[in-house]
Amino acid sequence: NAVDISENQVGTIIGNLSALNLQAGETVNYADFSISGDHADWFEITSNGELKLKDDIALDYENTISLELSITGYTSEGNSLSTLAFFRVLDINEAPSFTLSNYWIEDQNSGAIVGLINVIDEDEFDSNSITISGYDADSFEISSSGELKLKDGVTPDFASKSDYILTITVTDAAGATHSETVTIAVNAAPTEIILSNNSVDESHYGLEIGNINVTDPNVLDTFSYTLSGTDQNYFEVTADGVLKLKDDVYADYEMKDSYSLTVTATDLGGLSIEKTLTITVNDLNYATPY
Ligand SMILES: [Ca+2]
Ligand SMILES: [Ca+2]
Ligand SMILES: [Ca+2]
Ligand SMILES: [Ca+2]
Repeated sequence: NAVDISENQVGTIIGNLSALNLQAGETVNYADFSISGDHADWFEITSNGELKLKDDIALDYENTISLELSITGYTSEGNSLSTLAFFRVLDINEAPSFTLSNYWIEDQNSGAIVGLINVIDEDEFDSNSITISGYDADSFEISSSGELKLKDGVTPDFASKSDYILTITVTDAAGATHSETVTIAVNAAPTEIILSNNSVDESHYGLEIGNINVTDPNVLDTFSYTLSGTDQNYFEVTADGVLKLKDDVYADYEMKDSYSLTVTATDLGGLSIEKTLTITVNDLNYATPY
């Protein structure tokens, strides 16, 4: 007969072993019993003879629906004891959750799609509904394909409102819910790129030129950089936004006294600005690169 064990219950006690037909004076040390079979390492037997899941283990119906264990041991008289145990894992309804694929809308983009609300629910065949509520919920709707979007008549305007706040709730068929309040920022494009320094000494490998400073109306925005243009192959941008010569490159004033390259800075919302920069080479008295 199978014993039922609910999923998600860490360290659950399944039952007590009891040795049958012991002779007078014959004892059993359950802690010495061994377990083999399906996922035997999830289980333990206490000195009281309790068969249980280990304290950091819970069963997961969606991964394992049944288990078969073999339990064996010896009595104080050296008689062997063994049993087979069958377990069925019982399904428990798990609450849904969700991810939103993007938290930006572009300035002045009426009816903009924010991103896909991807509902996560462990339970196979469960169905879920999505609702929105909260301060700015009236400006949004959920499209038939599950995307959060601005209503068609709503135009984001960074100058008057830089973000929207709303609560997204997903509810499964059994009524289990999960809510999160999200901030949707109105993204305005970066407006300027300034390099903190525009010259480089000759004869040094991999020199740093300067910091790339980007001005963006979204004060917390961050940027990724790409290089293009005539002399891009001599340069790279570090993770900290520093423009530098590649490690195996040095400038040589007598060979080439300036470089031209274009830096493109792209913000978190995908808007970008580019600027073509000229880096001049400083003439030094020595010539051996190091
Ligand atoms: Ca589960
Ligand atoms: Ca479940
Ligand atoms: Ca569920
Ligand atoms: Ca921005």
